[in-house]
Amino acid sequence: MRVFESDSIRNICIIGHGAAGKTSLTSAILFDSGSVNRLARVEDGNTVTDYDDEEIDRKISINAALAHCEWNKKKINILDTPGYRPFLAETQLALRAADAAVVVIDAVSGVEVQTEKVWAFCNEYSLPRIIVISKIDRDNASSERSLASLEESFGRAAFPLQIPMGAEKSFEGVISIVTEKAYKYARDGSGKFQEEEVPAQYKDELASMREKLIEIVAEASDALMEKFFAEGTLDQADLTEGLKASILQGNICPVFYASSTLNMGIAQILDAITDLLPSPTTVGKTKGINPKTNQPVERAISSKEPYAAYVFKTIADPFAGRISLIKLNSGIMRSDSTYNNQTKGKSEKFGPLQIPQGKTMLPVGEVHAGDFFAVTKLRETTTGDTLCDPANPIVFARVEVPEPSITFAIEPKSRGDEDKISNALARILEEDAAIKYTRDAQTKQMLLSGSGQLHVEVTVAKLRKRYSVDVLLKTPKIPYRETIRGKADVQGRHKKQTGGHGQFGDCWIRLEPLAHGGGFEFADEIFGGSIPRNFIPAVEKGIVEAAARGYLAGYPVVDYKITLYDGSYHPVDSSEMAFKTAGRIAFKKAMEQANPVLLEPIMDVEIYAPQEYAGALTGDLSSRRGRLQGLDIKRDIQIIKAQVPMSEMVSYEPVLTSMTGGRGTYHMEFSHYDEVPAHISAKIIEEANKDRKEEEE
Ligand SMILES: Nc1nc2c(ncn2[C@@H]2O[C@H](COP(=O)(O)OP(=O)(O)OP(=O)(O)O)[C@@H](O)[C@H]2O)c(=O)[nH]1
Ligand SMILES: [Mg+2]
Repeated sequence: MRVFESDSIRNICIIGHGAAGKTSLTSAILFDSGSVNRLARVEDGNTVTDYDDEEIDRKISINAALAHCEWNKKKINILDTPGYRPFLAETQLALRAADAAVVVIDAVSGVEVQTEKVWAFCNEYSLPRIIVISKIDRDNASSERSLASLEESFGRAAFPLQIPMGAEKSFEGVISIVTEKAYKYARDGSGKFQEEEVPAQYKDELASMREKLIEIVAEASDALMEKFFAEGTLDQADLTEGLKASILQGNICPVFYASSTLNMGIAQILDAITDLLPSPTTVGKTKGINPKTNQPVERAISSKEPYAAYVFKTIADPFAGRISLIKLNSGIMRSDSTYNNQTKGKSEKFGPLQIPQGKTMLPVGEVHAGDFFAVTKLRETTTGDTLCDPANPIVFARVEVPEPSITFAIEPKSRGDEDKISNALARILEEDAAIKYTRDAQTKQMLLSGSGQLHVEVTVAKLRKRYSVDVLLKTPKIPYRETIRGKADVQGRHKKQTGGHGQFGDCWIRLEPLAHGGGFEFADEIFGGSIPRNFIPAVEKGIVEAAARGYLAGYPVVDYKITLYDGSYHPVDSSEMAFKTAGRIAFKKAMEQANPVLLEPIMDVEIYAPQEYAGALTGDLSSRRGRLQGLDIKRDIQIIKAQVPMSEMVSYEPVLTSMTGGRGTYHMEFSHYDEVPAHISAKIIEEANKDRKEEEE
């Protein structure tokens, strides 16, 4: 592999809604630039960037994958990212490493829910972007509708630099508004095209679009504005320079057209990437924090600066081990050297540096500022870490990935596999920051949380295929809680006479409810030594332990206050043990009188689906005891907000999928605990006590 200088590099991330055509576009780019020798297809499972078994099986992207190509003597690093919601954390992490984005939209569906999501990520990272309207060859593809939906969602920044010649079955190629040339393509997948004069029927449209473009571009700088006013137009060189500046400022996001599967329009997109999008040198600087002073610092993206690199992704390869994908923000890094992991405060021995082409690794001796590389088997380094010269320290900000939205309980198919599962999941967690694995202290279940059912299923498939552990997915037990609505004032007395020493403990307590989220309070109002000081903590301990085991149905009691105000003791027979028991007895008696109730977790749910399903979906939610919080419409997408008990949402995903023909998605997070209605709580208590009996037997 050749070494590239910062100004010959372009780092782009390909983003968009699920199935918009990102991987297919990447595939065509790699073929047309001569990086691979066939036009691979997602359907055939042979693309460079969807190489994971799960991706091949499901024909969707699950991981961000890195590839590269050369075009116009520039090296383009391409991150092909997933578009489906459960995998967007990957996309977010990849975008963090890119200098620009290529936003792909489907020419039939236009802007979709996740298009807006990834667009917002780009805004967050201030990334310049171009837009590709893909699948322009499909039936019902429409450039007008696509442009209208872009303008509606993103305003006037989305501006076409091309006019498509024909559409659907008659798509022939594109006309460039900048070069004023037509590029007529073969439809045989070869990617061959001819540069031609613009056909007469497009000339008027071209002239008026060009005029508009020049007006927008002139706003990029005062100098251009002056020229524009003086001459009424801009020359070609000024137009290109102004366009680059406008893109960098985010004032314009040029729109292009392509059919990736027919391999048409790709060369012009590659030209745009090398000629219009910024190199790391143009980006100029990266921002970080000086860990010594905690002050913000900037570092020039230059090979002459001390080294500083950011780990943007980790792959847990069952054979190669841990693979770290790294962006070098400044300096030079070389194979077989030792580097400082600033985040972990440890040094790391690097083996050979490698340049990934999907799963294939190409060795390289050194890498210069602005470029990407991979290195395997680092010991301490994980995603989000900074590696840098300890004498010139800088730390780059991590990406916060969203909290998981769905939780399943997992059980090993064969007994005794728990440790194996934990070890394998620890590997998987290294590469997937959006997965969480916990053991519920209350229910004792192993819980696997992810960004959607598909995400959790993919993780389970990884466990099976990579680590040979089979697990069953179950709906998790609902973490109910108990609390009280009333007050009680009781005595707990424990007295036992068995042979020699007896046991004696006696306490009087008041139990009262605390406000929601109040937890537990213990007030000690013992005066005059009715209970000796050293036994008071024992009473509290007995109460806390009893509360953790629950009263109604075995769920922990929350939001209550205990006041210990009187008691008595025996000089010989009293002990900590005896007072603990007295506390437990008192608590049980108090619960009996204090009107105990069951609490259940309530979720904030947001459902996105085409408008025509709104009625059916809200009806279904109310049958799940949901409370509607609001309805919103964004274009033809209905957003339904509701609060629904967790127990009613455990198997919602398949229901939503079948109700909307796969066009609905949803997100939920924990909101608060609320009282379970009496008729339902009776059933839960009965069930739980049956289980508890079985466990005891
Ligand atoms: N007709 C037509 N079909 C296309 C085109 N591009 C992609 N497709 C098809 O659209 C489907 C999805 O394509 P992908 O390239 O996997 O889309 P993606 O955006 O990478 O999808 P995710 O990564 O899973 O979000 C596949 O069946 C492709 O063959 C195109 O330009 N024209
Ligand atoms: Mg893809």
